[in-house]
Amino acid sequence: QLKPFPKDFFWGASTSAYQVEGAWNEDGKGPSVIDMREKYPERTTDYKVASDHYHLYQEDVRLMAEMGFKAYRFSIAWTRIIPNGTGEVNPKGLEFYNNLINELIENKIEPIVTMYHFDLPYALQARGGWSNRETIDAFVKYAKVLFDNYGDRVKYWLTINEQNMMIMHGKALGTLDPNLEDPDRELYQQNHHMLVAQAKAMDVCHQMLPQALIGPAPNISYIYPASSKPEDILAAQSFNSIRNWLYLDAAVYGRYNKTAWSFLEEKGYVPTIVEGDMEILKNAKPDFIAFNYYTSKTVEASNGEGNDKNNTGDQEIVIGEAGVYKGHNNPNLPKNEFGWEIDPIGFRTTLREVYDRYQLPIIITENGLGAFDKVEEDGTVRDPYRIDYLKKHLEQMQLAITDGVEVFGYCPWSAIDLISTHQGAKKRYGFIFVDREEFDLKELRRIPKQSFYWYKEVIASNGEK
Ligand code: BGP
Repeated sequence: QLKPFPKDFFWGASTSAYQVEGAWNEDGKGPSVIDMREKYPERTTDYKVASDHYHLYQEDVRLMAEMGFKAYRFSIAWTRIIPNGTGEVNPKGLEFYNNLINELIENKIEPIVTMYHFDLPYALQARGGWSNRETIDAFVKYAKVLFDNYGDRVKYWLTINEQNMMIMHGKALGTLDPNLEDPDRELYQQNHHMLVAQAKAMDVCHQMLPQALIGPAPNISYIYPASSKPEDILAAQSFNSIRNWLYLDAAVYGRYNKTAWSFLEEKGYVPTIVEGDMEILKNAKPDFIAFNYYTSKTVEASNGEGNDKNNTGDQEIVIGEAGVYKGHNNPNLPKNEFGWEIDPIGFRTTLREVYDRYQLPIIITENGLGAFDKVEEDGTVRDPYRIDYLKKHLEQMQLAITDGVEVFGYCPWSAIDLISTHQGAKKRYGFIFVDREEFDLKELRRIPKQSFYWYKEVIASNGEK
């Protein structure tokens, strides 16, 4: 007997500022690391215009309301609020999110705010970014500005989007200086600083806004061993600890788990921890866990003799650590057009595991299918593959709820087409199509996709459809 979805379930979807807003240098916005990425891969349409949500947000919120959204998860661009990362606050930036939040509330859509989604202010990066402890204070100051200005209307806060992906793919996201002597160790130093910044922000949030709820938002996916060989099981356990639990254990329990720590020691990646840091981590407690899930991952043992990295489908993402684990293609899973493995059952496994480990309510802040959607001759956009993906994940989420996992919301990626982090404008995720060629903006007309009407029914029936 399946348990129904909770009555006030947050059905919605997600976006992030740099991927959807455009207006990259308007109204006083400062540059972020994303704007300054030295070399855009040629195929990536840049983020200067994106989906022009900055100017079209009212139309977009109207479409979200038409789908029946109960919640919308978006990020605030730090560089709109504090263009230099620290220092002057920009009233025009404050005003934009003020308007957006009011528009959502008028439409009975709960705003769920990510404070920082990959787009670190470039001014901070120029002074070392997360390698510099000053960035911790800058983040806390920025957090206070947000709580001060929006805390009367925003109840749900997410600290840092996919901190674990920033660490695992730091070179791709522009937050790591490639000229550093020991870039891999540096990533774990940055990681430690982000953990401290997150803990401080959670603490400040609880002090300033007793009614608000705040939590981390990593990307969590359960790791499978490639076989039942004990060395593969060990490799999977190591990767689970390094990729997933390191972040959540620190956020929830304020400690590094032993497996991840011994990995850091073995590799020489141990970060410098200043006195008082661990106490800060211990004292801050999240109210819930938000996580993003797209796919599971499979690994085998790496013998450390040059067999340590493997590309498991996504051209950009190579998985492996010499002598510890190595990415492995899972022959039991189909792949999407971009090579990502599709694993709805892995979603249930991940939900169970996260809940058992942390016993905190969960909200899913990303899940979805990137595809090459197109407008048919009759003007419609048909995406049955996306419906199929989401439907299967919803079924598994409901099974997890039936298992007893406390899930209070589902915000797949993405509310509307936006620019993909790795693969530009051609890789689409939205319920709403944005009409553009990869290098040609056209008029950015919005067209509800087939999945838009499907999701509308899902929401109207509280997941029964
Ligand atoms: C997550 C990010 C999003 C989004 C998504 C899809 O890692 O939080 O910002 O981009 O992945 O990834 P991609 O755009 O590379 O397909």
